[in-house]
Amino acid sequence: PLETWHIGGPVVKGFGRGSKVLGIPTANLSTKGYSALLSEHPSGVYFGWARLSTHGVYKMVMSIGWNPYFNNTEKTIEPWLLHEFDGDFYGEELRLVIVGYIRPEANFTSLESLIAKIHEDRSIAERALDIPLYLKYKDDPYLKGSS
Ligand code: FMN
Repeated sequence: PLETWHIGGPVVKGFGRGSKVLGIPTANLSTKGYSALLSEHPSGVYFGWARLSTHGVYKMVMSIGWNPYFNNTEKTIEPWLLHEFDGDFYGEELRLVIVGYIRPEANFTSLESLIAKIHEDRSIAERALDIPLYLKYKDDPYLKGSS
């Protein structure tokens, strides 16, 4: 079987560049309480399924790391939910089941190339999550539970 892992918590504000600068609105999670789990998994781009308490289950592609392009000093968890939402959902409960890894974090010489790479990640995730091997985790009990 696949080795999957999960994290969850309320959606927190990131640095605010996601939607405004990149056109890529991520629903950031706090890293509090996840330092051990995060050190077990390399920084980079992952994909899986996300549940927003009041909305439903969506495909997601996620960056975990320091965002070298922006020189962050803190590690962040930034899932991009692959769905068009009206408005934001700060404070809402978000649960993620992570099923696969795409690539390590990279630096880029331009914002355009960072954005292009993230869109490539998105299409890899979209397609992979339709494969039965990954699709079945859409029903993972963790996404349904409340504890
Ligand atoms: N930032 C990088 O510097 N290098 C990367 O390789 C990288 N890959 C990403 C892949 C995905 C799928 C996503 C959603 C983000 C990625 N980012 C990467 C992070 C963006 O730089 C980040 O989302 C942006 O800084 C917005 O952050 P903010 O929400 O805190 O404002």
